[in-house]
Amino acid sequence: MWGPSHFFLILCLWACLDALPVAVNKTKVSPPVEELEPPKSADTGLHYDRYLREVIDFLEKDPHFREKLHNTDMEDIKQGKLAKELDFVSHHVRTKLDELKRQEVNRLRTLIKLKQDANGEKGMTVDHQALLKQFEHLNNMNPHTFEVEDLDRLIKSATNDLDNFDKERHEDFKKYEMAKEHDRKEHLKTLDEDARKKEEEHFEELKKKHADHPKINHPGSQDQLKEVWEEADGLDPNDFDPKTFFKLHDTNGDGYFDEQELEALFTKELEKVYDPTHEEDDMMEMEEERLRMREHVMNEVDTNKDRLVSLDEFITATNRKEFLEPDGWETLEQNPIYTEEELREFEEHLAREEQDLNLKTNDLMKQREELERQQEQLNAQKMELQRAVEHMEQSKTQKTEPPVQAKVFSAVEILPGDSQRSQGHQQDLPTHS
Ligand SMILES: [Ca+2]
Ligand SMILES: [Ca+2]
Repeated sequence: MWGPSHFFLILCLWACLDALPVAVNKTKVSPPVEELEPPKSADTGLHYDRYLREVIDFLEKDPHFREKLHNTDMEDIKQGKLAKELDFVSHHVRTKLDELKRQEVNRLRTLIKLKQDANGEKGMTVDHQALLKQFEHLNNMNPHTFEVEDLDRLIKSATNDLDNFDKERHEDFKKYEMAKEHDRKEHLKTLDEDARKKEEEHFEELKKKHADHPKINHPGSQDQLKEVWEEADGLDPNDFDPKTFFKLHDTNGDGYFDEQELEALFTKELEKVYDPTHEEDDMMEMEEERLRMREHVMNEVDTNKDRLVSLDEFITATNRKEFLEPDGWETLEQNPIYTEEELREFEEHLAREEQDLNLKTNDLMKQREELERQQEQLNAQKMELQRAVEHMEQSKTQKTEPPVQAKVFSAVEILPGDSQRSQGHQQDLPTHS
């Protein structure tokens, strides 16, 4: 699993690099200090992830920039104060950044082209400059050099995109559920009354089966963590110790719980509700539940809002009343995912899309008919032309080689009226002369 936390992790590691070895030191048995490198960052899931990471890697190599990072806090980094320091980094790093930006612009251009080809607009002229504007993580007005504005845009885009990451996942999930309900209703329409009744009963039965599960512990509570401690870690619940627990589950050993490490803690709880072999359990819903749990714990525990839980934040949380005596946890199926109004709007949107598609299909059919009509017309014209040519050729041969017989006949003058009679006259002629 990848997630957005790594970008913040990188920024945080920058911002508190001095403090980090001490913090990590406490969590490891006896680590030599020189081995304490910042952990390798994982994919942020952003489409410009590679560019983002390469820029960060190169900036880190500049001593001036690195020093400024130590003295700038997260809020100031997000506000763009750090970006201005770009003016003071070495020429070598700037040249490298220019190169990275040119590569990124080229990648975006290829992306635009691929998208256009996929849309069937192959070979059309493309206004790259205009299309590049949709990408906000760099300044496309000067595609050849990396400037302060480029760094500013990169930091702001990444912060903003990652902040909206969960929101988009929730929206996608809601759409998924509404599409599921819509399909179900459409399917019911195709059944006769008996079959429909049976299907409805089966649906209600599955819903009941799904809702029937053991009690879920409040995520991040002592009860929940103790269960992980006992069942996943195989330790005695009487020895439960938050600090040891933190060390055990900070799997990459960086001194923080990131989003993935937190989410991994909820697997035991989720398994109480979801079984991939059961028809009534939807694994998409399980992932949504995991996301809800992680967001809930992050909201309560991550007090400095850097999307990471430090050991200090964790220990502070374990002393709170909510940790020791938590409320129950309402699972996904206990709360409606969408309102009737939202479903209605979604279905209307689907109907509009279908209508648009039908209109487009009709247009295309009409175009095809028109083309066929034109083709028929062309064919008719061609036949006509062919006939005219044949006719012309015929009359041409008639003019150049007049048949001898015809001349004789014309000389003899076929009398108007019956040809038989005229022939008879001809035959009679010798007898008369
Ligand atoms: Ca960690
Ligand atoms: Ca934090």
